[in-house]
Amino acid sequence: MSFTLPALPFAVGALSARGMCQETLELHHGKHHNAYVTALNGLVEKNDALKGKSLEDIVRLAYGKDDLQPVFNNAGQHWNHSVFWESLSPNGGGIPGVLEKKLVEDFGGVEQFKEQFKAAALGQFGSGWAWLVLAPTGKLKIVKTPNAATPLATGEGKVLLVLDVWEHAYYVDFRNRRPDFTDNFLNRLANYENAAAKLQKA
Ligand code: MN3
Repeated sequence: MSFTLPALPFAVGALSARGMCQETLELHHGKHHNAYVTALNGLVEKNDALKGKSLEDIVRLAYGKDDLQPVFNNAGQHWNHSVFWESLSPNGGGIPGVLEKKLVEDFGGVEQFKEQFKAAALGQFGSGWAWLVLAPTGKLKIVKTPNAATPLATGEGKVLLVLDVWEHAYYVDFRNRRPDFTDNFLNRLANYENAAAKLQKA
């Protein structure tokens, strides 16, 4: 069975009033993400050891293996983008009490969390991702990863929220201004409801 592009959990134009226009989502979801899914299916088709495995298993299995790097890149990007769409909301930016309490406990406050997350998003040189994860210690933690790398593979924690900081994520809406893109995400787009639900399930 081949992998498929998941539908966006909102209408393609639903974020346009909040700093992510329809053109961005048509390109990012319909072209970039779709291309990773298509490439992954082609690679799995040619590799009997990968056939029938889940996406999560393929990401973990291919991580750090030179001969499977193209598999890792496309599987990682498929998984990362799938979580990214869940991290966005047309009603984003509001932090539920259960998550706010944990952010205060582990970062000292909501603003401190946002500062650390922004530092990770800006500190990722070149392409990559900024993540809020629940670390194996039970504490929330900010992580950044390059290219297709993902906490799913590194074991740094269970992912609650992620921001794509590849240029294709923000150039249409914010040109070269990654700081503004990150602020807009943290304050107006981030689906903290989804993050809180993942925290409660963990
Ligand atoms: Mn992307």
